[in-house]
Amino acid sequence: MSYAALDERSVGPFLATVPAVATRLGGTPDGWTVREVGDGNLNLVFLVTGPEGGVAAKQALPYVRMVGESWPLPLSRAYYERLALADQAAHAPARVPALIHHDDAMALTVMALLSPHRTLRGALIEGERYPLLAGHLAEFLADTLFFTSDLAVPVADKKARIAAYLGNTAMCRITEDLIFDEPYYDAPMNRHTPGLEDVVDAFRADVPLRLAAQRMKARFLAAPEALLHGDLHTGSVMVTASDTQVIDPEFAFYGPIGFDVGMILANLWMAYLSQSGQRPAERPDPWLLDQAEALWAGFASRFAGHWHALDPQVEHGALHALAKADADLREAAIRDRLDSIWTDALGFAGCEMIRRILGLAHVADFESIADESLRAGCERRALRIARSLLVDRPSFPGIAAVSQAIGQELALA
Ligand code: SR1
Ligand code: MG
Repeated sequence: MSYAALDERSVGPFLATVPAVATRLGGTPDGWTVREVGDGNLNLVFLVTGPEGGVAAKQALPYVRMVGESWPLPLSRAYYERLALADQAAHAPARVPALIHHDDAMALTVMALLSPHRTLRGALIEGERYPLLAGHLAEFLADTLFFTSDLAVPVADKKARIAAYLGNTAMCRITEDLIFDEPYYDAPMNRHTPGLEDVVDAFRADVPLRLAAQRMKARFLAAPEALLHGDLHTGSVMVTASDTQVIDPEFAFYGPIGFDVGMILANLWMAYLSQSGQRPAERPDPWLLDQAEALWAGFASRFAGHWHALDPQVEHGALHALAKADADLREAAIRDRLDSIWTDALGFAGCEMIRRILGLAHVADFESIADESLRAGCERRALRIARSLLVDRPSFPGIAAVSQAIGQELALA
């Protein structure tokens, strides 16, 4: 079968031809309810429910949905998403949706319906709290990143896995352009809230900042440390009070571990920094900063735990010598690796915050603040923090220093 974009009328009859999906839904397509709910930037997402159960069917479009057909994008991203879902499920099965069916020609991936989950970004904007969130995200990050890295995977296998994702170049190119380059010049699709013109001009003339962003781009391009989700913002996380699921790994590739860590931290920090615009009469909820701290602490301790648990008698990854090493060297190596992930994460977080305010793809945390001057105030504070994260990384030896800097920034407001 060749590719055809589905719609709310055609998706039911199409899915009825797939036994695994039809069985899960039960009944016949005329008894199914279908809703297209894609609110991301790229794809169609259909939620389909029948008498027996439900599925989410995600279909790639041959172009960038938020821009239109003038920006073509390969359908192969659906193939890489399926590959990543399977790889992530091997290491963090409780944190990713179950894969039910994939159709390469249709660029269609059918997954278990996540219900009653909602996107983390929307929930945080409304001030919801999720006690298990930081632990679950730490688990996803530590398990997928450690167990696809040189610490756990033999050399030849790791190189084969890097090669398996090498073709996802169009998605990496989006990140390379939108996150590291475009916010720093007058790119045609950039936009910003009125009132931020002085910061836009200052950033474009800021050599240390632009250099720091390019250094992060160089890391992104040339550090295939582990299988990254590649787009781990709060819109890629679905939550309930007791569960957290990470979705949408279509940007997956082998890259620097700090990229995934920095992106999710940046999105939690932006959620916090947007609160004074969302609810100006209230004090921002420190729970979000606590979550960011707990996420980093949980990630670091679980990552170190996986390292400690390697059996020195068994050859694991290329860095086997560091599993066998005497305790002093091993502990120093763990600290060294976590320091370097942290340093990367700071830089990537700074880039993510800047591009979400000055680039093409903004976030609802700020965008939904109707009052432009309130929004600009929140974004200006976020930009100041982001610049520091990128340019003054040594000033943030740990995550508490970031929370403190954010607190000071808000106190000055
Ligand atoms: C053109 S795609 C814009 C953004 O949406 C995706 O979710 C990624 O974050 C990408 O950078
Ligand atoms: Mg996405």
